[in-house]
Amino acid sequence: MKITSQKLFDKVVQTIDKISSKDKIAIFYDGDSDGICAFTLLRKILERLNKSIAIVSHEFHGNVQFTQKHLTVWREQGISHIITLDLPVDHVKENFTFLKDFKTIIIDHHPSRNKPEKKNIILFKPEFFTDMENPSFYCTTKIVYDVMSKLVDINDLTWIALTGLIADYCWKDWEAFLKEGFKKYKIAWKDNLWETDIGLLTKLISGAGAFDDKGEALNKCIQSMYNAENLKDALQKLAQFSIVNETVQNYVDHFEERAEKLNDDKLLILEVKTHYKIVSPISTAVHTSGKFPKSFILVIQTSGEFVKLSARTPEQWDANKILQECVKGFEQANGGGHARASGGKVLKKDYPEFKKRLIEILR
Ligand SMILES: [Mn+2]
Repeated sequence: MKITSQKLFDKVVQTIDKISSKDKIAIFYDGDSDGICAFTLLRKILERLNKSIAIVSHEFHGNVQFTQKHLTVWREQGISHIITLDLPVDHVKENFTFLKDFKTIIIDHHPSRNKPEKKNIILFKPEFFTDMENPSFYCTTKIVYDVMSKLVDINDLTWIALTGLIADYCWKDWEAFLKEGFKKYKIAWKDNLWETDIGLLTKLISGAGAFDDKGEALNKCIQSMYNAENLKDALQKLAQFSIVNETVQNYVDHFEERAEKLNDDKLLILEVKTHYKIVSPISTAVHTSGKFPKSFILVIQTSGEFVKLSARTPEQWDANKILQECVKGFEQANGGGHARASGGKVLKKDYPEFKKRLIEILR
């Protein structure tokens, strides 16, 4: 990977460097493994640099919609800087209007849709500063790690960068970095990185997010990640969430017999019935198992009025585009993410039509 815009990279480093002790930062981050690792890193490092964080929030996932309410709170609290992590803030153009009076850095690796016009908003995505063929594989955690390592020694935090990379399946593009990191922590290398200690940590983080308890477990997990002094400590602190992994593993082990097979096995759909929110960990695990290299994998779960969707695809399809296409025109629906891994939701009543469209596209 080559940096193609050192100027943009340096601008982000300088903007963070220039935050004074009087400034106040608001951080919004995705509550998935990459987002949480990115946030943990950023929080720890900003504190090392004596910069003050006034607001943190993981209220958004998948799509971001700032409102007048946010603006009011930012003004009341005297926020000067807003940093967003792993969130496609640019997908909703109106967000730029709410951010226009704040120094903003959008650190994200989802394909861009809109560009900010104002100079105080920096849209920092690998598609704008690297030559990567698939910029999605430069995960948010690694971007934060690379930027912040220019400002202070963060050698003791490499394990968090490794965790973010494995969580978002960015294995191929960062093999040298991963191998060096594994050596440093004396962790045995495996071709399936999910089966390593760091793989386990990513599963425990997504496990915490799977509890249907209004985010209580997830918040506990986020605090534990922050308090953890090293990888071993993090694994111990998060072990309490391993129950979810057993449920995930059960679905993965029985995927073949339980999945609905369509279009000559080009499309495999598994419906999950549990109170854990686990469509994404299951689809990831099935995809990375390598057992279905030619299938579009869709895992669905009914939750309230919605059907939640998680898709994983081999090279020949772009799940981001396909899901966007399949949810077009549906109320309260969304779909998209990355080419290999995407998610979304549709109202229950729209699911049959969604499925019909998907079958049609994958013919
Ligand atoms: Mn991510």
